[in-house]
Amino acid sequence: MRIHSAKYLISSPSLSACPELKGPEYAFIGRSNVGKSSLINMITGCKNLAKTSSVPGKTRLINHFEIISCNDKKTKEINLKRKLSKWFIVDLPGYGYASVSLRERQNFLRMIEEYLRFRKNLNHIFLLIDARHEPQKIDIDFAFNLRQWKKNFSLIFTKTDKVKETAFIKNLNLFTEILKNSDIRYHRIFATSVPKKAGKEEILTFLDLLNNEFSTKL
Ligand SMILES: Nc1nc2c(ncn2[C@@H]2O[C@H](COP(=O)(O)OP(=O)(O)O)[C@@H](O)[C@H]2O)c(=O)[nH]1
Ligand SMILES: [Mg+2]
Repeated sequence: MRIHSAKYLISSPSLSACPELKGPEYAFIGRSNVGKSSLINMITGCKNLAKTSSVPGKTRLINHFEIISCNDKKTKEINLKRKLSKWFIVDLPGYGYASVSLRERQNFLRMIEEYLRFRKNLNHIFLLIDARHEPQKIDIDFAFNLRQWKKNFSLIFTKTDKVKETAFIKNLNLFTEILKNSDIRYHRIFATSVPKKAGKEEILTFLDLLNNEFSTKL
C-alpha cells in the first residue's frame, strides 16, 4: 500500500463531537511521549502531520487524519481513482501523564474509553509500548481494559533505536508473557523506530489487510 495523501481533519473534545465518517478508522494509544504522533508521521510519510513534542501531555483532543491510499504500486495516474481508498487515523491523548491533575487524567481516560468503546467505524487499535522499558503497570492495565471492552488490538514497540536488541527482546518477552498469563489476546506485534523508518512497511501492509476486511464487513 502506498500513501497517496494524508491531511489533518479535525480535533474533537469528546466522542459525541467526532464527525461521523465512512471508512475504517485506526486509533493509536499509549503513554504520553511514547511516540504516537511521530509514528503517525512516519507511517503516512508526512513529517508534520501530527504534532510531536518532547514535552509530554500536549495532545488533549481526539485528532482525526484522513488518509487516501493506493493499493497497487504500479497503478498509472490515469487509473488512480478506481484504486484509491479512504481511511482514518486517530491520534489520542496519552494516558498516565503525571504532571496534570488526577481529575484531568481521569477526564482524559473517560474520553479515551468512550471513544475506544463506542466509535462505530473504529476498525483496530494500536497500543504503543516504549521498547526501552520493562513492562509498566500502566500499559498492562490498559491492555486489561482493552480486553474488558472486547477490543481488537495490536502492539507496537516504539523507539527501538534507543535500546540494545537483547534488552528489547527481553522487555518484549516479559510483556507478552504477562498478557498471555492474563489471557489477553492481541493480533500482531510490530517493532518501530522513527529515525530508522523501521516497521513502516509492516504496519502499512497490515493496515491494507484490515482495510480490505472492513470493506467486506459492510
Ligand atoms: N529516538 C527516537 N525518538 C523517538 C521515536 N519516536 C518518537 N521519538 C521522540 O519521542 C518524543 C515524543 O514523541 P511524540 O511522537 O510526540 O510522542 P506522543 O506524546 O506519544 O505523541 C519526541 O521527542 C520524538 O522525537 C523513535 O522511534 N526513536
Ligand atoms: Mg502526540
